[in-house]
Amino acid sequence: MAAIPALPPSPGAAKVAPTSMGNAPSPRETDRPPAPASNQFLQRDRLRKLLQVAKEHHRALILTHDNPDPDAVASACGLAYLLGQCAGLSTTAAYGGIIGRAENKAMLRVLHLPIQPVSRVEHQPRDLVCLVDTQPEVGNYSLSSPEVPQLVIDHHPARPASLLASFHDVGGPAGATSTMVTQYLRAARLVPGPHLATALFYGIKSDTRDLGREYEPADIDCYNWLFPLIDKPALSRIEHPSVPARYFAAYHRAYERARLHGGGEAVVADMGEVYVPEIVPEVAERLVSLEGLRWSLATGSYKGELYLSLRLNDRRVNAGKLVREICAPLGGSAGGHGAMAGARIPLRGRSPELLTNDIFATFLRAFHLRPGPGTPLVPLEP
Ligand SMILES: [Mn+2]
Repeated sequence: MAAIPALPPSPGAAKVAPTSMGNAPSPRETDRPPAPASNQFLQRDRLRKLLQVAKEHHRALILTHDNPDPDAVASACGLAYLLGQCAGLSTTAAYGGIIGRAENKAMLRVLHLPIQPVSRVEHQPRDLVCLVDTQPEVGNYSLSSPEVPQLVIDHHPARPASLLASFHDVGGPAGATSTMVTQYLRAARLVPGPHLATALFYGIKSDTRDLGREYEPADIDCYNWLFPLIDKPALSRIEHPSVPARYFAAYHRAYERARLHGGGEAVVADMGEVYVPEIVPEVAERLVSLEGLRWSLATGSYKGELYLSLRLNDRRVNAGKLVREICAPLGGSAGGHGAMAGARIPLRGRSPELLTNDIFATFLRAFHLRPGPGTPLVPLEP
């Protein structure tokens, strides 16, 4: 893949750096004067609006989506820092579900990030609920009270309901919410300490798969800005964590059960019951690197819910849209974008095996493949 020129462009260079993703640049990038100046102006303007809303409040709860990934965790901590420093708010960052993936657990432990399970802080007084890396309509966050989040920052495609929030910055262009939060810190002339910088850096790095997927010039720009600020040995400890034996067992089972369809253009894996939900997207991610593959789909059940992850190598299909269309009628909440998407479907007494078989058949048909048993990815030894 061709490298994206880093911003800012040299004097006299094209106004808009073309992206190798083929994405149409947003109108604000094509506005004159050239990108850096107008971006800075727009960013400061957005920061002013954000702080205007924030300053009408005193205590903020900043919530991520359930089972948060590094991007969600870093964004929540970054926004907490911004609101505390620039708007004088007392802040609590929290998540629903669990943080189960070894890298993500290491991230919290190594960086001592100020984020906790929402069940522990839900009853604390607050007058502002913020949402990062997800949006109210998606429904994949845990809040038992009926409050509507009034401050929403998310790089996923904008949902109509988000526009009702007092402050919303949704849809990017950014490959990670951490990029958007970093832009706010920069606009506020705040320099994050090494731990927060490392978290934001890892958020961008992991959501864009090392700046190799669904990234934007803004991601590269913030990645480069953060790099001198990060704690490198800490990052290494996060990216190379030790894992429990169950991890290998889950992978073994996934590989053993994975079935190829359409002459190797698709692979589906029913992982059965999983010990952490995050292993489902991890396996889908691993499987999509199979040579010649168009898409991978993995499912696993955890505590009465079926988790599903789709990964695509095919840019003509929108993973987020497809997963929503298939999983919403099954009662699931779904999220995602171009090449990656996931859903969580309450089993409500349904058998995970049967539901998974139905889902596999539906996806195969959606990709114009014939449902059926397929062939094993790993041929059984004689
Ligand atoms: Mn994200």
